[in-house]
Amino acid sequence: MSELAHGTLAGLAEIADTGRDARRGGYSRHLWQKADLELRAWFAERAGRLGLSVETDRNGNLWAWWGEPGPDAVVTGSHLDSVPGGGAYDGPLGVVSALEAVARLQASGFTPSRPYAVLVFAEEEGSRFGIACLGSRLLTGGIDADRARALVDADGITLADAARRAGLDPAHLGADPNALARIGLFIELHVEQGRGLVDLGRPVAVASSILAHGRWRLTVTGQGNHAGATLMGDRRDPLVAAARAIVAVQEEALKHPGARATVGRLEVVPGGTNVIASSVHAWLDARAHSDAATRDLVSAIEAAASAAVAVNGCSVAVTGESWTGTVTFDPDLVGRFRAVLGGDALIPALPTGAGHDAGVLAASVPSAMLFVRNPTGVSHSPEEFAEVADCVAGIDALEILLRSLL
Ligand code: HGY
Ligand code: MN
Ligand code: MN
Repeated sequence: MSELAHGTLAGLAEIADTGRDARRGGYSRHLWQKADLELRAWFAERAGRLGLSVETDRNGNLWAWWGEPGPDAVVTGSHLDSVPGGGAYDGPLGVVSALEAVARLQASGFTPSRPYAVLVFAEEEGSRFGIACLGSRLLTGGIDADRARALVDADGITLADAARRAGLDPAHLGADPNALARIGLFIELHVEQGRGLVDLGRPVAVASSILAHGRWRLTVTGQGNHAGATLMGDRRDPLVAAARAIVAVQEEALKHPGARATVGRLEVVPGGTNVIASSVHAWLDARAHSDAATRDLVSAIEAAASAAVAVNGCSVAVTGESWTGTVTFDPDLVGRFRAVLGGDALIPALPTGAGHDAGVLAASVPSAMLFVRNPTGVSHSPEEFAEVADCVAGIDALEILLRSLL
């Protein structure tokens, strides 16, 4: 990332060593843990240098206001947290670009005629507490506050306790209509997480839609026992059963055109080399082109997984953990943004299979997204990438939009 150090993306270079994960590779930046706290301090300092006033809302989202906070504000931003072992661009690119757009506007002597803020959402990836877009769901009332307070991380710490340690009052977590009412329009710039722009040979797109998606926990139960004393024919091993269930997940997804289903996280209980497990938790991420198609896929997976684990004398229970219906970004807004940015031939409108805070906000306030080309097409991995020239094209686009809106 050294070529970023002195350019418009200096912000990315400044945080390039924060939250590096030597074991997994890439970055692990999780809500209110060391790296996330450092990134929050970095954001406050960076925004302060631009004369923005930074506030933390009741749910841990950071707002940096240019001028007085107010209604009908144009708000742009993204998130600073990451998946475990994630890339450098997913989230931070949108935050850095928003700050850079402000710096450019200020340098040109521009004075906004509407309130403006840069917004950093908390726990977008759900890597610590399991629910993606937690900060935007809390802000908009998209998750029940009591349920949210009771969420636990891998160490058994509740969101309520973690919030308290971070200086928030957990009683105030939840829907924040006053904060939300200030947003007149939200724009999230984001690295593309697929190959759409690569295939089209363009650097920047406007988002058209987001696949329906959700997370489910599959708990496979068998019988814990001794690895040496238990004959192979006498076992009810839930880890072998979970392996069959995971193959069933893949097979069912392949039967549903365009659908995606992933098990990327397992917890083996109790988890000893010489112990046949007693249960296994497997987290399913499932996505498809419509809400109904996603529900159908998960029903088919549930049936196939039940049959698969029965082969090993085990059972499986499926629990829904989060859900986001299909998001269609306002076609009028998409059309207007494409026109302002040079027309449909230059600025494609692209769907995505990745979830975003802009998708959560879209149910409450006008929202839009810009995508920046990712030449690897890879994301949620250290291979995620964006060329400096494309990032600059993204900031150019954001600046043009802001000038037209402010
Ligand atoms: O999981 C998602 O789609 C997003 O990147 N949080
Ligand atoms: Mn992500
Ligand atoms: Mn993201």
